[in-house]
Amino acid sequence: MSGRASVEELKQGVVSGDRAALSRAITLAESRRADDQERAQELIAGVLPRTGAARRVGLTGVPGAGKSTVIESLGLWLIEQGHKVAVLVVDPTSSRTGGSILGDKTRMQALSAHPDAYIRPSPSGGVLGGVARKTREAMLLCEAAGFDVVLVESVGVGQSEAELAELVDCLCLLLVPGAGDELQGIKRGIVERADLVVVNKADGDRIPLAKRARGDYRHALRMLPPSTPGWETPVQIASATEGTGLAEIWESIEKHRALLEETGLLEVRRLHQQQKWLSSMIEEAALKAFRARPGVEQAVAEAERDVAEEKLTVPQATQNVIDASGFSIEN
Ligand SMILES: Nc1nc2c(ncn2[C@@H]2O[C@H](COP(=O)(O)OP(=O)(O)OP(=O)(O)O)[C@@H](O)[C@H]2O)c(=O)[nH]1
Ligand SMILES: [Mg+2]
Repeated sequence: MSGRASVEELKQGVVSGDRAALSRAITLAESRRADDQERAQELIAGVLPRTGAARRVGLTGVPGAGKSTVIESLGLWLIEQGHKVAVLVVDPTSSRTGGSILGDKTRMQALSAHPDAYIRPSPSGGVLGGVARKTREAMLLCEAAGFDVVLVESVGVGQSEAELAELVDCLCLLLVPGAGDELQGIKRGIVERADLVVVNKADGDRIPLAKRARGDYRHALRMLPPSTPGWETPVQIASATEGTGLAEIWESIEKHRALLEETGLLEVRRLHQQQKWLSSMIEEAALKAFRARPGVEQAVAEAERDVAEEKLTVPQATQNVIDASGFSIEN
């Protein structure tokens, strides 16, 4: 495939598992050009029937907790079990060819070299919902290409963690032993959404510490509402470097999946995610259309000045912008 492949050619490439075609398809989906977007959406719509069966697992946790290393070990272990594993690394701080992505590639060396694995950094779209959207599209394309496990690593803190929860079926929170404090500064909202907690680096003389942390976290989690109705979030220990605890991690992921399927919550969860995606896209498109209206740009500049000079309150200045746009907001 050279030059501009047709959407049909790309689709054939993707569904036949051609990695070069998959990479090109994801690049197309990430493009901001309108004509690229049109082709990308046609492509994604075309492969949608082949998506949805994969295990969508997100990994989050403090920097250095071992997310990449767990993905590498778990990924290789899963491949041994006959799976095909795609890894998407979400890095909102690094939409450029970021350092941490290069670092992750080296950390996942064995996995990235494996023919049954596919690793791809997922850049930020630069807008709210951007991270999740690009990653979601990349995820769908990976599924269409035959990857039955998609592991998503979130890098950075805050917004990206919440977006990760909106993207996957199972959210795994990675912690390290002996960090002392209760839940290592992880936002309560994320802890509440974790479907699985893993205390990594349970090796060498850290094993007793890891076991103690496991007990503490189990206790702490009992105080929180469940991430999924009927699910008690397991807390496990593992060592990504030693390769211990991986089978147990996967077992929990599969149990969680079974619960989601049995109860119909998988569909509910995915539908909810899609509708949030839809509403964020509508909001974004509406904002873009609004800003493009004649007079709005100037009105915004004036509003900023009026607010800075304390001539108007922020609501008054906002109203001026709305008036200038020609839209009216009833109520
Ligand atoms: N002893 C030990 N070290 C580990 C383990 N897992 C990861 N490490 C080490 O911890 C460091 C950080 O690991 P990463 O996998 O890069 O952690 P990360 O969470 O992906 O880090 P960021 O992506 O930078 O947030 C590396 O030096 C790893 O070798 C483990 O199970 N045991
Ligand atoms: Mg990492």
